[in-house]
Amino acid sequence: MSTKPGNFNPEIHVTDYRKEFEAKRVGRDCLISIDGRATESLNGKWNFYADPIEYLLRGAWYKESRYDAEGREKPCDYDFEEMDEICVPSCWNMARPDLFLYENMGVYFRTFKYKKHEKGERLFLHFEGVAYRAYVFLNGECIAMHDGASTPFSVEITDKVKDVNRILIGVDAKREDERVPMTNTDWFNYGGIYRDVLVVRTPSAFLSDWFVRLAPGSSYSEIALDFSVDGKDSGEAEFTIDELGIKEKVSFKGGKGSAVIKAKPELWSPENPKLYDVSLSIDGDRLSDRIGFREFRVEGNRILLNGKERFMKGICVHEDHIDLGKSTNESVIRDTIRTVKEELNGVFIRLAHYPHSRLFSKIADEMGVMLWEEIPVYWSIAFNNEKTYQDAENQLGELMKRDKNRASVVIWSVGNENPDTDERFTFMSNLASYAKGNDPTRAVGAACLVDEVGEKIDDRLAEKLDIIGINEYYGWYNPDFSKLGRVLKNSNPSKPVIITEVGAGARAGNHGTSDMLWSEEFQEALYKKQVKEIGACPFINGVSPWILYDFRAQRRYNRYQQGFNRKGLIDSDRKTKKLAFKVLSDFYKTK
Ligand code: GCB
Repeated sequence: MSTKPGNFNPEIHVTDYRKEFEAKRVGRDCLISIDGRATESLNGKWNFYADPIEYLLRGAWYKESRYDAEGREKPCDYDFEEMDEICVPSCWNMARPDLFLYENMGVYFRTFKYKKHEKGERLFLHFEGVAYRAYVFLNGECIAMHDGASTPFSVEITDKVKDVNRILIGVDAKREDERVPMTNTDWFNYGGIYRDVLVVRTPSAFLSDWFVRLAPGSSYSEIALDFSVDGKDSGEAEFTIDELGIKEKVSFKGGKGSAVIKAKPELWSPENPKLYDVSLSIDGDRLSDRIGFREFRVEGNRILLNGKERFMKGICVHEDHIDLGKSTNESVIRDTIRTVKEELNGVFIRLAHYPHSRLFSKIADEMGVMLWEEIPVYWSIAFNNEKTYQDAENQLGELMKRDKNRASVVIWSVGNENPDTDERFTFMSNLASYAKGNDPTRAVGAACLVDEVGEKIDDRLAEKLDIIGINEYYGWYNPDFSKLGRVLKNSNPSKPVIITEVGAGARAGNHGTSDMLWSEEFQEALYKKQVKEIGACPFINGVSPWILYDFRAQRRYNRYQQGFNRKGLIDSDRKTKKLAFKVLSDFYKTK
């Protein structure tokens, strides 16, 4: 065994300094439900500095130990409260021009005061989205580490909180091949604490999770409930939906309770997005939400919503916003959904390629649009790496925990355009089983690629999915449009197929002939050919073209793109429609 030399200085000689924080990893098991809870916000101004060498960790700055054992002041290299201010939530790339392309660690600091409200109360820090990895420190101690840029996490701080608290978050936005997604993506790598940070108070025993839905196969006449209680083994909860006359006592044991309750709710659909005020309470604690009830299932080649066949008239959307990056807000989301429903005549949105804000599905429930939600198992992630799998499954688990009471969410997608290798088959089959095993009320899908050699829809993963998504760019990446006809003719899928991507690049305002790449006319002509072919194919049950808005992408630098993927039907200003918008909108009107 090698011994450390006498000149060994941990601060400058230790290279595996990240390892010790692994033990603090938090995930779906610690995530608590915040539905209807009165939370306190830690949004606002935080101090911030870029820390590419990760001295927060490497030099243990988070300990803020300013004096040595003899009480002498040490020459510290930091003054957190003097660092520049940044707004939380925001993407640092958008907040500061000098950080536009910054992809390393950024450190956030603030203090917060705490005053106990109730005897026995418990306290949690809750993060809605930190890209990509978060190291959370409270009063000099690491209390959590979390991977995944787009899903929420919570950490209990009941025993650690003081009257005045110092909180430091190291946010590591690096791209790494073992992460989900990996280094190569066709979207911008935004970093930072870009969604809400909350403090949540609960009583000593509280409702940590609940799943409320129409019981599948009940002829729309039963509501099923499952819930978890933290801090108490057994007791009774009360479940209420006043409008349906439901007030049921449900017992729990081992911290778990469930019930099936007779009810005849008005069914949720895009045309009638009916929601009910639902609540669940135990002594001293209560969860509440507006919840819709619907049945979504597949039968043979058909997709059925409340027993009626649907064609999924959709469009893909990235979270990317020209000014906000990956941060968003209610008015941006409302405007997106309104554009899809009222102007595009759509009923379905594919939220690509990672979980979007919690607000999106909340508002989709209310405004009435069906959603495809996806985790960033994108292209060639490290399918043979067990840690990568754990990360992907955890992101799926956190997303499902967050959104499982959303009627609008009808499909969980386990990935996009992955190569049909053995490792990928195992990896994604396991994700599909996880999703199905935990949620019988939705379909599981993935966006797959066409077998270009056999010229047909033929991906081994299809057998594990309920809905096959197909991304095809005939007429664009593959200029031979006639291939689409051959592919559809050669295919005989036993499950519903949604064309999850199709499209062409066009710069808004660039006009020319229909054979001029990057012109609006080219995109328009391609959409005309595509909808004709897709609309006539008996086994295609929907389409979500790529994409509603142009979005930032770091591999798109020609003179038309200038840092953006230009396949949007609307420019990145989210206002200027390109010609193809009308083609799709007319197609949906007749479909
Ligand atoms: C795809 C990807 C998507 C890309 C798109 C494109 O197939 O799924 O992430 O942005 O194509 O524009 O090439």
